[in-house]
Order: sequence, then structure tokens, then C-alpha cells
Amino acid sequence: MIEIPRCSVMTPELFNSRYKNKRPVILTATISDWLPVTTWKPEYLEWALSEEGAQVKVLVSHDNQHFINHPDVTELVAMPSRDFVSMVFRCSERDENENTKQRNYKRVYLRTLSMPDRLYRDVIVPKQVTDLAEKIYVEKPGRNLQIYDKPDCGIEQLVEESYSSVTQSVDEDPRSVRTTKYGSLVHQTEHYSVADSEDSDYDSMAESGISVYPFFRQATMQLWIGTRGNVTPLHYDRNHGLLAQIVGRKELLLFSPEDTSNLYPYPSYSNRSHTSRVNLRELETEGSRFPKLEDAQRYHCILQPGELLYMPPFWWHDVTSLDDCVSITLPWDLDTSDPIPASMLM
Ligand SMILES: O=C(O)CCC(=O)C(=O)O
Repeated sequence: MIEIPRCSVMTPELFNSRYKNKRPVILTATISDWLPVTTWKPEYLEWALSEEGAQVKVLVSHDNQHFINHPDVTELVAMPSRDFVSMVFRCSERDENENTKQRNYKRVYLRTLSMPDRLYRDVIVPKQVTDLAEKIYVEKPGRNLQIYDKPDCGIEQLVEESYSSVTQSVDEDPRSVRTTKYGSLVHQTEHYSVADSEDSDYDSMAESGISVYPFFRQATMQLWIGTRGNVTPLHYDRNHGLLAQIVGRKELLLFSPEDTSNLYPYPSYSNRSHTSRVNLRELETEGSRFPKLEDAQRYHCILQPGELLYMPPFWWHDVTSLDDCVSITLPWDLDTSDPIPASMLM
């Protein structure tokens, strides 16, 4: 088993030559003092999730362990956001009080397919990350592609403006201390750059000769909030993935796309072709059914709060929540020049 390397300072040069499209890596310092990491406590999450009405839709697993959005594995259940947050977080407080070793509880997983507005205000993608991904803007339909090299040239003012209007509209924010290591929320724009903005911002950039399509978009960011012991079974995604760990720890096993034939994916005609038929938790029984699994090279890590994991496209991953967890996935699309591994074209 290979431990996924950790890196505290990542330059675009190092990233492009060593990791991009090649192998996973953990960035240890990029989001360690990020607003979500330092301020997303249960009562704040409860407030933020209640914005769209009192209900949230969460996945409940048929076997109380595995979670993918597929009717064979889970069902989607609506519940009051307050109940959901209590189910996830107050449970562990209660368990600690009762000193129980084994929790007998219903596991739940909230997995949004876009970032809820109130939480999105806190998700200011660190400049170090936008720098890594900066060369892969996608052409906006009907416009000329023009890549900007430094996210803070020309766009900075728009960012400042849109961000100051955000700070005026968060009056009810229940976090009593809304300051960070850097001072206030507004002050943070000196250290971070917003990669996503309203479409109108992009229109005005286009007018001033800058035409970009945001790749860290609210609509494609995913929020994951769930109970300890939740498993997202072995699957791959077609995009570059950044998994930002906000609360709790997650254990991941990864496999390269070159090992695809050793991982027994569902058939290509099925709607689960990006998932594996192997249950990595039942290897004693599964091992004999899936003998080639032994040949697959495993990559492993335990992702800590404040760490950011880069997963190249098509890398298989299996995720176990070791604690009650909050994470964010920041995906960015494949570039047209990205190689598709031969193993994925068969
Ligand atoms: O955190 C999880 O449970 C799954 C995350 C994942 O699959 C992803 O970010 O692509």
C-alpha cells in the first residue's frame, strides 16, 4: 500500500510536472485556516441549511453503511435541517457523554449537488488552488477563450465589490466571532481570490476583453455532511477532484485508472459503470469472487480537517468517514488536452 504524499507548499510548476493527471497528493496548508474549517460549527450549519426552507433531502442507506445516489443502495428522505444536524453532530456529543463504544444509530448523508447559498459565501477558493487550475478555463459558448495568468489582475476589483456586498447581507449570521487570523471577512480578499462570480461579473469581464468561464462554480461544488461510518463505495469521477476536509477525518483508498480491469466495474452499458462491484469491507468473502483485486496497487490516506486532497480524473476512490464529517468537493473539468487513460477507453 502506498501512502499518499503530503505537501505544504505547492507551486503550479511542481503540480503540473508531478501530480496533475498523474497521481494524488494532499495539500496540508492550503485550507488549514479556511473560513469553513475554522467556523462551520453545528449551530452555524443548522442556520445555513435552513435557508431554503426547513427541510433538507438526505440519503438513507439500505444497509446503513453504503451511500451512492442509486435506488439499489439508498433512498432520498426529506427531514427538517435541525433534525438532520442533530442526527449527525449531537449524536457524537451524546455518545461521548454516555461513553458508548458502539453507536446504534441511523446513518445519514447529505450530499448536495450545488453549494447552498449561505455556505457558498464562505467558500472562497484559495489563490493557491486557482493558480494550480488556472490554465484550464473552458471557452464560454459564443465567446473567445482568453486565459488570464494572474487571478488578481483585473478581476480583483470585481471580487472586492461582489464580496463587500456579500458581507453586508450576512447580518443574521449566528457566528458570534466572524473574524479569522486575517481580521475580518472582507480583509480576506487580500489573501484569497474568488474563482466564481455571478454571470453578470463575467459579462462585464467580457466587455473589458476578459472572457473566462469559472471552473470552481457554485453549481458543481458538492457539500457532504454525514455520520461516522458512512462509506462512499469504490467509484471514479471524470473530472479533476479536490476534496476539502472541513470537519472530522476520512479514510480513503485510491487506485489508478490502470488498475480498472482489476477492480471489476459494473458493465459499461449499466448506469453504474463508474462504480466497482467489489465491497472492500468484505474482502474475505469478496476476495475469492474478485481474485484480480490482489493485483491492484492501493493508495491510502487519512484526510485530516483542514487538508485538501487532489484526485486526478478517473482515479478510483473509496471513502470511509472515521468521524462525523463535513467535506466539500471542488471539481474542475477535464481540459481538452488532458489524456484519457487507455484503460478507460476499452
Ligand atoms: O467524501 C465522500 O464520501 C465521497 C467524496 C467523493 O467521492 C468525491 O469527492 O469525489
